[in-house]
Amino acid sequence: MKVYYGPECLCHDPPHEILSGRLVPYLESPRRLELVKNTLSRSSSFVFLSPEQDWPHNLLSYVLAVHTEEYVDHLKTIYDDWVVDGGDKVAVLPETFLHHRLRAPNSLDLSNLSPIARAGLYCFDLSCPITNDTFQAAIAAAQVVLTAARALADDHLAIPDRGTFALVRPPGHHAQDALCGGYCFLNNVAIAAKYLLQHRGCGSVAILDIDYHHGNGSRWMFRLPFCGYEPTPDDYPYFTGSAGERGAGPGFGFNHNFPLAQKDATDDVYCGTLQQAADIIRQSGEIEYLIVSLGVDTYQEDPICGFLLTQRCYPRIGEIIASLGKPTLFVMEGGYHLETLGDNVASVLLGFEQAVV
Ligand code: SP5
Ligand code: ZN
Repeated sequence: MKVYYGPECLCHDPPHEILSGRLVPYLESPRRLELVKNTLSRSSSFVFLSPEQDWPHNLLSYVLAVHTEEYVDHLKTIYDDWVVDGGDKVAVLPETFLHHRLRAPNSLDLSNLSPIARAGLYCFDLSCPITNDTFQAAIAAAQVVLTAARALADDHLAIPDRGTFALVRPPGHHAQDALCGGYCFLNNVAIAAKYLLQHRGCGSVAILDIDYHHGNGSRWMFRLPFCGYEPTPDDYPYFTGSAGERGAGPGFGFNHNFPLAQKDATDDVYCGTLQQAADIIRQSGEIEYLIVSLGVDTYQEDPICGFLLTQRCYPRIGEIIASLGKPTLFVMEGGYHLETLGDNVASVLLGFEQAVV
């Protein structure tokens, strides 16, 4: 399997985040990526490739298919503006968020906010510190994912039903059109989906999100099947991901969530639920590509999550995904138990490969 990787994804390295009110070391650390890279490197099944320096020329235009121009400008400029304004040099971490009950509609000029207010306008939680290097890392991740999507689309003409892996961070599935949160700044799977739909003549893509957390960012962006897990309402992001959420506007009916109670989420229950999601994708007609938000924070010892999955579950997950028979782009999302992170990611990908051969 081709693995796309770029070392610039490592440069986003905030020292801390706030978790349950405590200042703790940042869990979504560059170490995660290095561990997965090292594990995959030891197997002859994976071939590492780097994005080309000059492709795509207009990288930002692909990002702007998903995110607003104001938001992308914000990510680019907020660190410097925040520091000039007297903010901590370590990272931007907002203190006041635009709660939907806080502001009367249209009573505030949002175009001219102070850096600290702007930070809270474009962010929804305290797990998203922005450093001097965050924008560079997020853009590098987008480039790696786009390169992997291009390779998958090119290869598929020659070798059908294969998988490609974009080994990236920061992750993306919590990022919305103009909102960062949950360690996510740019929505990598959404950027890949838009690329396939708008630039590769692809008619339909499905996004399957197997991360522990609900992919609130990916859910309503398209008129395409989106299937995600969410231990709602027991855990982050708390306010999204219920089974009743079915998408909005032209996307209505295309969104499917599968909430699982933490204490119930064993290997068998998880795989049974994944089969249901796979059946929905199977019945969706002409899906040309599958994009998988690959999080392994479902593992039983993950430090911030509550599911009960054992290491034996991950090859099974790969097999179920392979049973869909689609060219599949895997994109790295969450997973914070460092001792097993590399093995669990490798297991999903190898389970997939062995099932398609
Ligand atoms: C990409 C990804 O996996 N992002 C997750 C970000 C989660 N950040 C907040 C975590 C809050 C955890 N609360 C634990 C409550 C005890 N179950
Ligand atoms: Zn997660």
